[in-house]
Amino acid sequence: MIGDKKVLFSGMQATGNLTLGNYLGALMNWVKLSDEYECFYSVVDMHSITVRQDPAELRARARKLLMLYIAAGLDPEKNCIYFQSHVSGHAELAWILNCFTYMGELSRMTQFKDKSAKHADNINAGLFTYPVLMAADILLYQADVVPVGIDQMQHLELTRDIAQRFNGIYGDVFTVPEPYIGKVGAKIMSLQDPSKKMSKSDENPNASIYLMDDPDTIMRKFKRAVTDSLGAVRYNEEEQPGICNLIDIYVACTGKTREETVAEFDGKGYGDFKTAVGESVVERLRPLQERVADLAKNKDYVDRIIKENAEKAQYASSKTLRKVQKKVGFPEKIR
Ligand code: ATP
Ligand code: LTN
Repeated sequence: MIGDKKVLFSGMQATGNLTLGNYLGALMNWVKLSDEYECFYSVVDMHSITVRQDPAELRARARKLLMLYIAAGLDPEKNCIYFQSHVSGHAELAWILNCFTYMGELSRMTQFKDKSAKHADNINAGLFTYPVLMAADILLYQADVVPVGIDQMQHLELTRDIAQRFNGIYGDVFTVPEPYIGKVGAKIMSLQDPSKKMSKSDENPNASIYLMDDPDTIMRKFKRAVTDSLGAVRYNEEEQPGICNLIDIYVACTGKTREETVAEFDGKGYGDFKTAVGESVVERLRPLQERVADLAKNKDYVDRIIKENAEKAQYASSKTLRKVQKKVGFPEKIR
């Protein structure tokens, strides 16, 4: 608790361009929850270097992502929006938690298996201990709740296990966090292969809607989206995964229910439906894109936010870190 509010932590990597999946599965829920909780939203740049990055590109992307958090509707005066690498406690706590995490646990992580298959020439120790850094992010702020997409559930379970293990040895040091998975949009699928999640690292640009795509591109990608030959807009996961995905996108963007959507397009063709879905996405993204353009012009403002929020995060995290250091037996600093 900070004051009378529970604490929320979440983060995203600044690798690749953000997709509609990232927005509907994560960012949109962040905005929804931001009034209710004391929130920390981090651009997790330290996680990004687990795969090789171009330094100038990473720097630019990280800043763009931070602006996107603000543009999506997170007020940076109320929510702590900051770069992970600006707060030393993340790395310090991660080291300690490494000593409370088993090799066997980390070997079971599907993200590790996927990423090491994809980057077979660079299976580094950071990629392996990635979930421990993520646990440190969350536990450092004593977060009660962590909004993520379904793909991050396994990492969150591990975070809970590490927290409980540590608490079992040293007493109640960490809050054990709960995941928050949104009702709609928790898993947006690729527009080209509805059995795969929409991902910013997909090589086919038609598979994903990027948050900065212009309206024509968005409409074109929806027109090309893979569906089926049944020709009816129904929520039938077995036989119509492509249509189900489009329904979910429409539901998330318009606030309508699945049933209302199916009723609205009863008797209409896929062409009409795809156009409506595309338009709902264009309308959703328009204000966000306008705000990003404004922020990009306002360097001093963004710089101030970056500085003040890093200080705020450093301060908020230092109490837990000191407590943990003391518990494990590090000698106290002489001040
Ligand atoms: P990459 O493909 O590079 O691994 P990603 O697109 O999966 O990246 P992340 O940075 O791993 O994105 O995820 C950021 C947040 O967005 C996480 O909370 C994740 O659960 C959520 N997310 C990512 N993809 C989707 C998706 N297709 N549907 C819903 N949520 C998603
Ligand atoms: N692993 C997450 C990003 C991430 C995160 C976190 C999410 C790093 N630290 C803490 C929630 C809480 C991802 O790849 N999406």
